[in-house]
Amino acid sequence: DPVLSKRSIRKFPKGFKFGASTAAYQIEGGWNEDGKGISIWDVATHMETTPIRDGSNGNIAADSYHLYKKDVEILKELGVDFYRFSVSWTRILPQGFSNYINQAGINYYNNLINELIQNNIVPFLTIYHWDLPQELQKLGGWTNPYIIDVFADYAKILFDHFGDRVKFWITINEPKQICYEGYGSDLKAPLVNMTGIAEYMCAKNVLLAHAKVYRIYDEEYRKKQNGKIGISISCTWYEPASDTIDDHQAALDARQFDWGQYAHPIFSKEGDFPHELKHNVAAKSAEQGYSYSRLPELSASEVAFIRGTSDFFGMNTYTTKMAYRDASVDGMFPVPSYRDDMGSVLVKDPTWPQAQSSWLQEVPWGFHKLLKEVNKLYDNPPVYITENGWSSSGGLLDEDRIQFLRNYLNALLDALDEGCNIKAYTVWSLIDNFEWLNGYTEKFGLYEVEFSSPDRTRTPRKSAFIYKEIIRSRILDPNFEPEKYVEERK
Ligand code: PNW
Repeated sequence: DPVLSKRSIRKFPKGFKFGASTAAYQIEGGWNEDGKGISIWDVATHMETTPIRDGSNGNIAADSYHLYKKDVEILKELGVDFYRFSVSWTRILPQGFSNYINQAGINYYNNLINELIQNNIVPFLTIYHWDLPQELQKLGGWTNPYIIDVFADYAKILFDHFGDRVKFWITINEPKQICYEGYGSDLKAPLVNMTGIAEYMCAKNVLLAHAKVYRIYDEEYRKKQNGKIGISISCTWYEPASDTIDDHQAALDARQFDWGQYAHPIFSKEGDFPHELKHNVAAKSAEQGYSYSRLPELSASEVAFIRGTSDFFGMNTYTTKMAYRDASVDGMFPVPSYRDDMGSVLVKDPTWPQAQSSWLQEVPWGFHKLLKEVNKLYDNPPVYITENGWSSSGGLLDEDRIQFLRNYLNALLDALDEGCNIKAYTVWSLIDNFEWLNGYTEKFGLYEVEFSSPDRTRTPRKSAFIYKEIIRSRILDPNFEPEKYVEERK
C-alpha cells in the first residue's frame, strides 16, 4: 500500500496552511437573539415530532454567539493559520431579503473577524452553510430560481461589510448535502424528500447562485478587496468492488452523481453537468414516461456562466465506499430516484475503521485516489481541503481521531509529492457541535464541549495537542506524544 508504507517523519511544504472549521447553526446558539430571523434548521429542530436523533436543537449549541472569544482563544492555542466559519443568513437578514439589515448581526461577525485578526488568524468565511431563511423556504427555497438573485443580494452585503478584512470566501458549503439530503431525502432540513425531481432542480439553482456570486465578486469587489472565492464540494471516493466493467462503471457513476454533478460544471474544461449524469437521468426519465429529463438542462449561456467560477477547489472529504452493479440493482431503489438514476450499490467494507457516524470510515488510500482524480479531471486546480475529520462518542483520549488525522495527512503528503496542488488543510471541527439530525450524539471536535455546563467549557482532546504540534513544526511525526498525556499515563 503506497500510502501507509511511507510512515516516517515528513515535512509540509513552505506556505502550506492549516485551519479549523465550524458552521453557524452548529455552534452559535442565540437562535432568536438580537433580531435574528428563523431558519429552516430552527423550524426542523422545533417540530412537534422531532427528526433529531436525541431530540436536541441548536438553540444554544456551543453558545459561540456569546463565547466567540473563547473560540478565538483556543484557535490561538492551536496555532492555526486560519479559521473557517459560516455566517447565519438570518442573523444579518432576518427575513432573508436585503431590504432590512440587522445591525446586531453585522456587529457579531465584525467582532469575531476583528478578534481573529488581532490574534493573527485569517478569517475564512462560508456564506452559506445550510441555514436558509424560512421565509425563502416558503417560496420553495433552492428549488425556486428566485433564490439566485436573493442569494446574490445577501452575499453582496457580506462583501460590503466584511470584505475589507475577509480575503477568503466560500459561497456554498456542499451542494450535494443541500440538494440531495435536504430536497431529495429527509436527511437534512427542509426535509422535502422528493427524490428524482427536487435534488436536480436544486442543483441547477445552487450552481447558478454560486456562479452569480463569484462573478459579482470578480467584477465588482476583487480589484478593491483582492480576495479569493470558491465553493466547497463534499467528495466521497467510490472504489469499484471488483474488477468487472460493471463495477468500474458503478464507481464512476457514483463519483459523477455525488460530486461530479457540481464539480464538472465549474471545474471541467467543457462545463455542464457530467455525461454520466445527463445520460442516466435522461434514459431513466424516458423509460419512466416523462416527456423530458428530470435533470434540468443548462443552456449554452448558463454553461458558460458557471464554468470557471472558483479560484480553488474547496474539498470536504471524509470517507470511501465500495460500488458495484449487478442484476440485484433492478428494483432495489424507488422510481424515480437519484439512487435509481445512479444505479450503483454502495457498501461499506467492515474491515475499515469505523467512526461514531455510521457513514464515516477511515480510508486514507481513498483520500489519496480522490486527490489524484480531481487533479486529473480538472487540470490540477489549487485544492483547499475545507473539511476533514472524525467523530467519536466522546472522551479526551481520542487515539482513533489522531490515527485518522495522521493517516489522512500522510496521504495528502503523498499526493503533494505526486504533483497535486494542495494548498491548505482544515480539520472538522474545532469544537463539538450540533451534528444535524444526529444532534449531540457524534463528537467531531478537537476540543470537547461540555454541553451540560452553562459555560459550555471547551477542553482540548489529545488530538488538539497532536494537531498543534503538526502546525507548530510543519512536520508529521507519527511518534510524537504530547507531554500532558504522557504525564497522565504515568
Ligand atoms: C459535513 N459524506 O457534511 C458538513 O459540512 C458538516 O456541517 C458536518 O458537521 C460534517 O460534515 C460532519 O458530518 C458531510 O458522507 C457529511 O460524504 C457526510 C459526507 C459529506 C459531508
